[in-house]
Amino acid sequence: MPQVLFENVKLNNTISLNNRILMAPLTRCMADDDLVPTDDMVKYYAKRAKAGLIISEATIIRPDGQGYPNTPGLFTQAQITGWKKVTDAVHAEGGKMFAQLWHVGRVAHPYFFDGEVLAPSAIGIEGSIPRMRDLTYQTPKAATKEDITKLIADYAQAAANAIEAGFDGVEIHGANGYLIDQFLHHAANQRTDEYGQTPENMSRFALQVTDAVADRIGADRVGLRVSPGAYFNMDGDQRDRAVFDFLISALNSRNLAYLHVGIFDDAMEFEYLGGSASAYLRSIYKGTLVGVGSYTAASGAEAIQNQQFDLLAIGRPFIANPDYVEKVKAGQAVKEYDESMLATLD
Ligand code: FNR
Ligand code: 8K6
Repeated sequence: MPQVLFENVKLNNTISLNNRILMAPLTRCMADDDLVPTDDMVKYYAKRAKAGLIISEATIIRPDGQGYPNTPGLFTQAQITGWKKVTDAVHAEGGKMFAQLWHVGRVAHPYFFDGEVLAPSAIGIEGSIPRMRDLTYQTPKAATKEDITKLIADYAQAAANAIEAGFDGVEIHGANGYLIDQFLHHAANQRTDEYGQTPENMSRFALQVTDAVADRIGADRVGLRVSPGAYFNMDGDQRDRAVFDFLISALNSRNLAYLHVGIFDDAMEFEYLGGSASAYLRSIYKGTLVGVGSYTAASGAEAIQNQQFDLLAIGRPFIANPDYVEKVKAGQAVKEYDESMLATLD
């Protein structure tokens, strides 16, 4: 049994975790048609409450943040009430839960809402929505300054809504090629104003969102997920390195609950980062770092012992094993994940 995983950890004066295993955010597309969490979602999360911290599936902050069917929201009273049932059930089992706040930017599709697709620049992505292949992605509208100001305010409001819904905090989804990440990579950000061109400018939106959310609910309750290595909905550019150097250094003074790597396989190396995304973040970030990406409990514990990161997030194995933490603790084998498991919410 990898003992280090089962230590209590104090993230700060507000949040302590029962162990170092986090449930990674996992989009399941199972909210109802008003994007309200269902009773099946209440059961699904409650079964996984032995995680030190559950991070919810990505949850949209407002209608134009949606790019996949039936992803939950945090912008109506019904959604807040639905999430309250989830967080009450998780708390009743002794667990803790953060909401992952999401806006997909140019990965949005007007099929899901009335209005325009917003992104830093009018640069679209190729392809179409998974499982809805006839919906091809559109060229987005470059957000105006007014659009940006409103987006920042809407992230802060969604964070306040998350607290009202009983979440212990929020994780800002700044990873995986979605809106915040689009500002951080040259392939998606070609702005010429104070949000583009230089590392400081390209980091501005991520930092303004982070600061607005922290001002609203307290930095102790805020995590941030980033993908310095472009690998999903995004092309890499070696100039991105300087952007992340600036951003991650600036985060050191923010005293967030944690920083979380956005990656599917942490063995992936990025030339412009000089190695893996987690090693790169560790080399700059001084606070609590959450590693993730194709780890087992054993390999994750080893990485923690080697100080590669401090907490381990587990994604797919948590879909396959609601009792992942109990199994690992008891030294039992875990069931292998299979993509067919996405069809049902067990
Ligand atoms: C994901 N991942 C993901 N990441 C995120 O930040 N928000 C999300 O909503 C989702 N949704 C999602 C759905 C599904 C079906 C998968 C498989 C993955 C990425 C996830 O959090 C994690 O980084 C990866 O799954 C890698 O960890 P594992 O699965 O190897 O432990
Ligand atoms: C984050 C929201 C995604 C919604 C659908 C999730 C389905 C994920 C299925 C796995 C996709 C893997 C893509 C990983 C890219 C790796 C590149 C080397």
